[in-house]
Amino acid sequence: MYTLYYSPGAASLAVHWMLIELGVPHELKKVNMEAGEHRQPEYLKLNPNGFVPTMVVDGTPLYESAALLMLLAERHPQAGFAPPPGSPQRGLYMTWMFHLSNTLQAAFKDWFYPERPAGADAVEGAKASARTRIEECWDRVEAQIRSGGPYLVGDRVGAVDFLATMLMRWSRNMPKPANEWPTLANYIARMKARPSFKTLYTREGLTEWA
Ligand SMILES: N[C@@H](CCC(=O)N[C@@H](CS)C(=O)NCC(=O)O)C(=O)O
Repeated sequence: MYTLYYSPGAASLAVHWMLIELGVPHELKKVNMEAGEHRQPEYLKLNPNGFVPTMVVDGTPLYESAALLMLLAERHPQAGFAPPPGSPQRGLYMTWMFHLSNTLQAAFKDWFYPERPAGADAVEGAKASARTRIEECWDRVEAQIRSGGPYLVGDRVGAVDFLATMLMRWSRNMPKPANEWPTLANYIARMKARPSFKTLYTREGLTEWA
């Protein structure tokens, strides 16, 4: 049994999306981040970082969205959401999971919380740096899908695509959102056309970037 602590549109979105895609039993617990519930002692017992998501798997609280996606892919191999160990695309899959998580998602953290890297006086510089790093990453994702697509790693949708699409969504209000890259625009349209995306939006009460 899975219990996902989520907040609409947050880093929990990709995990929620994959749970819907897998069709496995799960329970959702909404964390009101505006009210600071992610910093309350009850939540910190599950996730001492105070970040969303947390997913309780058979009684054990786990976190890090990319790790949760990889775990779900591993626990439900019949869905084919990760190239199996030893398969030719395994390395590329792991490379992109970690690159998106370590590099792109980290840059988004600086974009959304620009006062954190160097204080309130350095917000403009932090945002400019984050924007550059995010756009450079879209260049790389664009090139990868163009040469190795139509999905991020080959011809099957998988965990890495739910993560990538969530991050593309986060760019929607940036000066140059991901859908300004032509191959990414096509990819986003295909990912958004999945019936599970509509279910996800309804459940999370999302409307932007529908
Ligand atoms: N690396 C973590 C990051 C999670 C994360 O930063 N989530 C955001 C919401 S999208 C959050 O909890 N922010 C609260 C904060 O940084 O104080 C993951 O992917 O799960």
